[in-house]
Amino acid sequence: MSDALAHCELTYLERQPIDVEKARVQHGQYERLLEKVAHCTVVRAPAAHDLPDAVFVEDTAVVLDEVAVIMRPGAASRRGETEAVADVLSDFRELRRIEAPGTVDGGDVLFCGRRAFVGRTSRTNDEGIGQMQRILAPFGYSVHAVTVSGCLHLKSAATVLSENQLLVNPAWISSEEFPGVELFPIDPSEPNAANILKAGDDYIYSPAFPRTAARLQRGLPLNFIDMSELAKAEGALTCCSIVFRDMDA
Ligand code: CIR
Repeated sequence: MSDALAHCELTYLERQPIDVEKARVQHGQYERLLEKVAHCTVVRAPAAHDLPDAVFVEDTAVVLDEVAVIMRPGAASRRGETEAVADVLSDFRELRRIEAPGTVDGGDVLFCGRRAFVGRTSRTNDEGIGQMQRILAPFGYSVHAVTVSGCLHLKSAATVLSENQLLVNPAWISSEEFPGVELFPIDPSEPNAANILKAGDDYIYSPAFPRTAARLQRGLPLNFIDMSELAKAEGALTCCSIVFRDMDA
């Protein structure tokens, strides 16, 4: 994690002091939860101290069973983050890349089976979405651009619960753009509650959204992690990892 985290990009939040040491402790707990509860092997990219937002690796790449797509982040300050992640991923997948003038942030991409939904946001443009389509079509994925309003990324508004079900904030996306997908709404008093991290069969969630958690816990066992310090940098739970299958395991 960068010592300069407090100088991160901010779009919707007011800047407030960030305790980087506290953020590191929370991030360490997140890694341990991924290892111990979700049985993931954590592979770290080297810390990049000159890149404040580098901890939010989700935005740098999208990894499928067949291929990894290296993003071109919409914020110019974040473009230097991708190479270290590409280096790590090249041990696991063939790489493809989003090229200029396209921009896509990984936080704008989610998959329901072989359908990719890509948010059109301040970070992801139509050229980038077109490139995603051309890269993913040969692997049998369709790409659907969706409108996102009121939040930073598509994954602030919708994340995967299962292949056919998303946890959503209906105020920030339009249900018509997700035909055939079951949408599980957050509690309206918790607008940022639509970000849940699924790792295999395990779910990691924030204790900051107790009402939505209570709704989810009627059917899903949740593991909780407090990432409040990273949330001040507009990072949600999914942002700090890229979860994928090791095809050689
Ligand atoms: C940014 O604005 O780019 C960072 N401060 C936060 C990125 C959060 N990433 C994500 O939601 N996927």
